[in-house]
Amino acid sequence: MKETLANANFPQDSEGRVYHISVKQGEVANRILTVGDHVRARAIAKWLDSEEEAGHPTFIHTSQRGFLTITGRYKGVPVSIIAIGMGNPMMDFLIRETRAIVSGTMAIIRFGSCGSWTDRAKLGSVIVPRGGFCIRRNLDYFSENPIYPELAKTPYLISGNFAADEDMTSRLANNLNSTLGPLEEETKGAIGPVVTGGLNCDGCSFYSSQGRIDPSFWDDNKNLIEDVRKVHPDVDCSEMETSMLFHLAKCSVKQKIKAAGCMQVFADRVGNGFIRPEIVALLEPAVGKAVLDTLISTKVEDEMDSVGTVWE
Ligand code: R1P
Ligand code: URA
Repeated sequence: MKETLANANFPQDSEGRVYHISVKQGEVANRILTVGDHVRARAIAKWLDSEEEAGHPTFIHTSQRGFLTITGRYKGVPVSIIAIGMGNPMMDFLIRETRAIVSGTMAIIRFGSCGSWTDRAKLGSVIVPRGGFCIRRNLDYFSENPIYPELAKTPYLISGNFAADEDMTSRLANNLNSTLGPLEEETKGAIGPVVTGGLNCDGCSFYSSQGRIDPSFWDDNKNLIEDVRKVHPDVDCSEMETSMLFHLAKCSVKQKIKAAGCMQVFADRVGNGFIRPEIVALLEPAVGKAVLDTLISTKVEDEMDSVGTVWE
């Protein structure tokens, strides 16, 4: 740790930098595109206005904890691209720590990768869910002395649904259709289609809570996918952060967070295939551009005007 921090409840340094992402006010825009993978973040950042066009340098910072923040302008509008790594807790760091240093409405779109649970979305498709839920491994089920035995009867806990922002989701789907249409043709169907209207689920793990079978561990998850479908019949995919984004956006009670998500299908959980890297190389910048176009056309109340001046 490099900085001296104060306040155990919400640690910040003397200039207001938050503990894990290590950014302060003015270094993050109201409009955020977030991904897991820092290589994806850098590929998408190629769409940002040049420093000459923006009139100031692009802010690029990797925190000691591995969060990569790139803030610049896209078509003149301040945007941040933030790579957070994997899992619900990383989304929690992102939302709470950026919310603490950004004032006004925030518009956040996650662009992730996922496993598809449906024939509607093959490898190379992009799913735009209308909402999402979480599946958590229930530790008490595996414990010899659960504190609450009545809550220890089922190995996985499936949550209710959290809705994405409807307007941002529908514009995102439209922009993706326009961007991916030509690529779908060019790649003879290796990219696309855009699949809308269903649900995402976040597993608390890539493995057991997404229904992957691992004979080396006691997981009791043989029937998990079937059980999930019984309560959420229109589940399309699983990954690890987007439903948490929808959940936290709903729980941001003081200032509004608009949230949407899209995910490229990397793993075909129906046919058991995995995407090829040359397809990802074409898909990621194209989806990134559609997300940026969606973010800048989103209405953001009380947008900060200091972004782009603080790091000059
Ligand atoms: C697992 O391989 C990771 O891929 C997905 C999951 O949500 C998880 O983070 O998203 P990203 O490709 O954005 O990391
Ligand atoms: N990311 C996930 O979390 N799950 C998958 O199946 C593929 C990508």
